[in-house]
Amino acid sequence: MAACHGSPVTKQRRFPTKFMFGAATSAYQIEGAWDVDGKGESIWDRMTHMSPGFIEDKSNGDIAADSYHNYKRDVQMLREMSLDTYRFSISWPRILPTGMPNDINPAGIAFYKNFINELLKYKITPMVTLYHWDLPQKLQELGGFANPLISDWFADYARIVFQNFGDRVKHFITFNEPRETCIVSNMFSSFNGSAGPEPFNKSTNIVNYLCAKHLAVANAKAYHIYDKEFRATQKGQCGITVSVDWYGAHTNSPEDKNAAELKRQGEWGIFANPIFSTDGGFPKELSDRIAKKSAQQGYTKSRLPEFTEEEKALVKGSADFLGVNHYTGFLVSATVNKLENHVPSLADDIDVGLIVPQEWPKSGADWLTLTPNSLYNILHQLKAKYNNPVFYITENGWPTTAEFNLNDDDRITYYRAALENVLDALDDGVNLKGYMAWSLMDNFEWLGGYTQRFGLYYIDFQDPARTRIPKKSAFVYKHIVNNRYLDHTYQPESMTMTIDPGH
Ligand code: PNW
Repeated sequence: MAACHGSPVTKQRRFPTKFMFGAATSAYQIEGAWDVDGKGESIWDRMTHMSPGFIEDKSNGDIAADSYHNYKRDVQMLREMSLDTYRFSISWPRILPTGMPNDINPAGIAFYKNFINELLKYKITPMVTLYHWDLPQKLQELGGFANPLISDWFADYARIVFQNFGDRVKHFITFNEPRETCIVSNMFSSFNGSAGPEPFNKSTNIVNYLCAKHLAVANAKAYHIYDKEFRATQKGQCGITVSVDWYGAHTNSPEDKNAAELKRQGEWGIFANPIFSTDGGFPKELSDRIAKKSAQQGYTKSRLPEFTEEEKALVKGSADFLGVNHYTGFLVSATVNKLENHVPSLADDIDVGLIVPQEWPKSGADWLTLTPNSLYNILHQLKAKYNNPVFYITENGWPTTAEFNLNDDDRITYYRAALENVLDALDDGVNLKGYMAWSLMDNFEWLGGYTQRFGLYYIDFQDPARTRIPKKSAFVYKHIVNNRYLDHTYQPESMTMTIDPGH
């Protein structure tokens, strides 16, 4: 499919009154206080301390934005921008230092309660992610996501989260981005614990597909706990967030179209299909392809594990909504960039080439360009594939480099284009309920350290106070949220933030 959709920008369309506008962050990227008040060690604490060389600037999240101590200021920033929703994550080892439910850290529970209360005081809806990559190190030592028991460990943790916070939180997200947890971890050789160097598992790419299955079952167990034990009294929703880049065919040839479809199945269908498709299970073409490759490679069965019928039924339908993290897109070709060394991996299994046209504007991160209409295109594809479930955009944003620059016009261009796509999708009947910008503030960008900045607010990470300063994009976002339409020409009169009445 080619990126062809677009609307005249002069047409003044409005975002529905109830459409949720917010910003997103995650615990490890902002909280700091890595060993404070009884918090346990996470795989990111271990990895950044043991192998700082994996991080571009050899930094870590020990202090990060110090939101553990600055959370009231964070809430104030949301109010300054008139946002009604905040998506953040709970650090599993902060409330369960060993990962297990026998040892609950009361200071961790208290921190999140105070913070959630602060949000509710100003009528900001908390949207809480349970797992945003900071696995308790103790669980990694038991195999992490390669161990099928991860689904029980996660279910126990989820029950504790629902018990403690479900009276005030009505939007839960089990996992952030299974692809990054299971697959990207290996592509970049060190990431989220399913594979990669010490202290991660040193196993082959086989672990990636095991992780995909175990994570799907873990999500399902947590979802059914919410459904059976908490929904009646708490009356909330429990969903999952998948990262969905746009993959379009490079040409109209059947080969390129097939290649693009296989790429979509490998990058997000493998995680969304078992939950959101009517048949359940992994996507068909992808499963066939991996089975074929595995046979060629001399394995006795496919490296992609099967779901039992019982697991398939448990996983199917195990989400109230589909959270979508979207950043960028690629053109896919069946013919170029074929892999030469056939090491088992998703990339080798799919065996397609990616093309990024020169004219797509580049960002401060090598994987991210402004891809025309990519957000509209993916929502359109997901709606068709999964029968239009409830959607939230749970992340979308633009990175700049580390230089101090509050005039982030490129970020503004990106957000305006994305929100124009949101309006197009709403016009098309996509069941989209809200949009969260990534990110509320500059933070620890994983392997990029502090060299890539996604924030609406700037932070100087040398400044002990971690003072937050609004960028121009914060003013532009606020103007859109307050007025419920996209004014492509708006420029803030000053760079001084105030809180509007009612916030
Ligand atoms: C997401 N990719 O990660 C995460 O959910 C955030 O924690 C992160 O800060 C944000 O996006 C920006 O990177 C991704 O390579 C990391 O395609 C990498 C990719 C996509 C998403």
